[in-house]
Amino acid sequence: MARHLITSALPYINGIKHLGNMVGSMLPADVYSRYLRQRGHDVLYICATDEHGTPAELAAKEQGLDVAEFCAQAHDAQKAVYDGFALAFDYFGRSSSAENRDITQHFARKLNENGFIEERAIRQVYSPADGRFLPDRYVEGTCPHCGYDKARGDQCENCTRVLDPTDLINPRSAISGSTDLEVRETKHLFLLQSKLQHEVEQWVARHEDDWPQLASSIARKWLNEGLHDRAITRDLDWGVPVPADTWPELAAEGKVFYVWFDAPIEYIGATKEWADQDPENRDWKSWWYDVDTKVRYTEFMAKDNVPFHTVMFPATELGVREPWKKVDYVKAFNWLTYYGGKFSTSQKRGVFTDQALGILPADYWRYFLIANAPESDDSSFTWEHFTATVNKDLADTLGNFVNRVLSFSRKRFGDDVPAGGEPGEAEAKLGEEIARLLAEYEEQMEALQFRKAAAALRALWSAGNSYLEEKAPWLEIKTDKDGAALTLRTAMNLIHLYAVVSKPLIPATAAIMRAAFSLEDDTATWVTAAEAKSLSAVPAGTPFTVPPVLFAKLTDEDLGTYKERFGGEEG
Ligand code: B3M
Ligand code: ZN
Repeated sequence: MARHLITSALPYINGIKHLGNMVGSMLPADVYSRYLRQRGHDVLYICATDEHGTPAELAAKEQGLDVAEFCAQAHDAQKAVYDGFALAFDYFGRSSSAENRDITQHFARKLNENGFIEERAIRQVYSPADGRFLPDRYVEGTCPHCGYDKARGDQCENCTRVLDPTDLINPRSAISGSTDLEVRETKHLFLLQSKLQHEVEQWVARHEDDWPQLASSIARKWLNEGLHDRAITRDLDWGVPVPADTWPELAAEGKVFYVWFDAPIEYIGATKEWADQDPENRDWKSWWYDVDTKVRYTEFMAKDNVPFHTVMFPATELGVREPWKKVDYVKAFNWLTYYGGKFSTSQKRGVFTDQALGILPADYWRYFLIANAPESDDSSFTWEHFTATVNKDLADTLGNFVNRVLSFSRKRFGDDVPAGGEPGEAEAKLGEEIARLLAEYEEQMEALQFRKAAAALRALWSAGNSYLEEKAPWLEIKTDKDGAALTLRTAMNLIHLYAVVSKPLIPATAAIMRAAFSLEDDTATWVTAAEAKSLSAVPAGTPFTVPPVLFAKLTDEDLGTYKERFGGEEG
């Protein structure tokens, strides 16, 4: 049994996320956590809302709410959607917590003591019309690198380059739209990342061979461009305040830390929030402090977040000169597109997670998204692909198998798993095949290859269908009743196995499949290879019920409705 710390990139507070956000961070982290828990590991899956910075202030303003009030509501709204998706976080925190404030301030003091923070006067965009400095997203304009005309002052959404507001061409205020902007001087704290370049390089060099290529290539690219010293404070009302004991002047001016400084620290902060709920039994430091090889830490994120996680946050952690746990494995995702175009929160394009749950239960989405996770490349969401996948894999291959087997058996043999027949060649062959596919599924899960894992799971479901077609118990029963009983009993054992191994991807359906049999609930654990081979966990005589249809088949009419509502053109 190993200890696994798992985090997924913290969703910004400024709105409900779309399916692309879900598949690029939280959902695969949940699938992986569930898998590891079932395999008996000690898992802590932590996530939180990322609440500071200009996006929060701007979104609150749009709704006419005080920013703290806005964040409290928006946090609950996001949490409700994640509950709907059955994301089994151990804790879902808030970066605006007191815990995160304390740890962030601690990090800043330590970095300062170690000579990695410097106060510098900088020139910043100031808007006379708004009567304030305009940090980050408060300025919009044209990206100097790719020409995208809706680039934000902190990062270009189009080419993912990190920007400074003064880099933008034709800048305008995101608050008032004013283009009458000046540049004024003000003091800020700088993190001297250039001094940490060498150490970060060595650290990355020790780890990158284990990371997927997407993560290591992005880290390399950033290191090759050289680490720049970076302003880590902002002129905002909302954020972790600069500690007055260390920087009285800046604190008096009301400066707060930049959101990307405190957001990754919230992985630790949220773990402390979790522990503070039950301090007798939970030890947050045992996950984060001086646990180098005792904990395996895996992070999930989309590719635009990789630089912050592979280079900048490690630089911060290294500069603190305390043994904080650093990431072991960075699972990075490409984009899920909507008909080849961008899903976009700001432009309200694509399917949002709350809308998705309004259309169909979570398991439909969970399965589709994992089976089509944008791992080696971007992948495209289309309603055609979604409905076809649901119908073929979920409704036909899994759902129909379960229903056919259970209803036919009940009709011919009654309410208990039928007795009779001795496993023969077909069952031995099936057992071998199931054990082989199960091993493949486990291997892909352990390698965090989600598409391949989903494919192996689907192959497990298909193997049941092939067996059933081959044995054809509906014909068998006419000449060999015991043989038909054996076939159905074996198929029911497959359903039981599916309930256990499908749980990481489709937990609600797995629970229904499992509950069909009156057996002690053992789905918290995994199936051994021997069990997979013998397919005998559900003995003859076990009472069972026939659950309602597991997955509804989606019709052409459904497809038309979805496309009409969300649009289906190429983006
Ligand atoms: N909130 C960016 C994003 O949602 C950011 C991730 C923070 S992870 C520490 O893409
Ligand atoms: Zn750009």
